[in-house]
Amino acid sequence: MTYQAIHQAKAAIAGATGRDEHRVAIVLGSGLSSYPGGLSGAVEVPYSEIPGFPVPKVEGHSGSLFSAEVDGVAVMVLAGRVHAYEGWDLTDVVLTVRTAVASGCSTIALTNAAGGLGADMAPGDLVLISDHLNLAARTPLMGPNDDRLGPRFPDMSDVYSKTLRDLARQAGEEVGIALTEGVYAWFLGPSYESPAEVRMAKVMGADLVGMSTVPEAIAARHMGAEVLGISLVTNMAAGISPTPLSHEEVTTSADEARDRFTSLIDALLPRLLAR
Ligand code: 8IG
Repeated sequence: MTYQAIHQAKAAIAGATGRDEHRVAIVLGSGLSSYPGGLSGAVEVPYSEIPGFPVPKVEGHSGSLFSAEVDGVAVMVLAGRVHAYEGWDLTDVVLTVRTAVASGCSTIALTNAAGGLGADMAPGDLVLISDHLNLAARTPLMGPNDDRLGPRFPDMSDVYSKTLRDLARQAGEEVGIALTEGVYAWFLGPSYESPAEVRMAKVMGADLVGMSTVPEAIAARHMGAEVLGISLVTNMAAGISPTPLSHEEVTTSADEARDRFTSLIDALLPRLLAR
């Protein structure tokens, strides 16, 4: 049962980190998981040592929780996530984020690598998610609702907090990174979209396409946390650029963006923790 699983995982994290509470959680997307290397004094807890946590199998997702203190406030970094396309139930996909919220994280920053289709987007861009389209025809809230976690019909009118987006933009300005905004469309994957699907997403108002983040954002909002979403555009969506998509293009773009991503998060964290 989810509620019990969340609280067992929470207890294991408190035991392993020596911290009963964390205030902010950051989920790292593919290619971005080197971030905790620069967090001083971080305690690493492999997901395999946290009961119920799903252990990622995809390359570039290491599967560890890092706990650190920044300005005297505890932050949890979730390096590695699992995806529905791997065959995981959405209950498992969102257990990490639900546990973070139950552990005191009232702010959840979700990061990902994504395909871009906005008119002025280019690989390497960091984009704030302003809203989403759930095109996967499923949600982590399917099934009976546990009222201890949140309401049956949670509001989704401000999933990606305007306040947090403003803070992120300020952090970006401080370190010279311009952040645009865009709507993220969740496709199930693991195949990339066909060009017709990308045209469809564009007509529907999408600027980004990806295979993660949306279920986590829904679960975090269900539990009342505030959500920030940041996409790294690693490739243009299918049919927009003349070259076929490859996982290699994705990892190369992520490598090139690593330093910018790190400096953005470093500038952002104190702002998130000060709230
Ligand atoms: I990285 O072009 C990355 N993830 N659905 N489409 C989808 N997911 C992605 C893409 C993409 N690039």
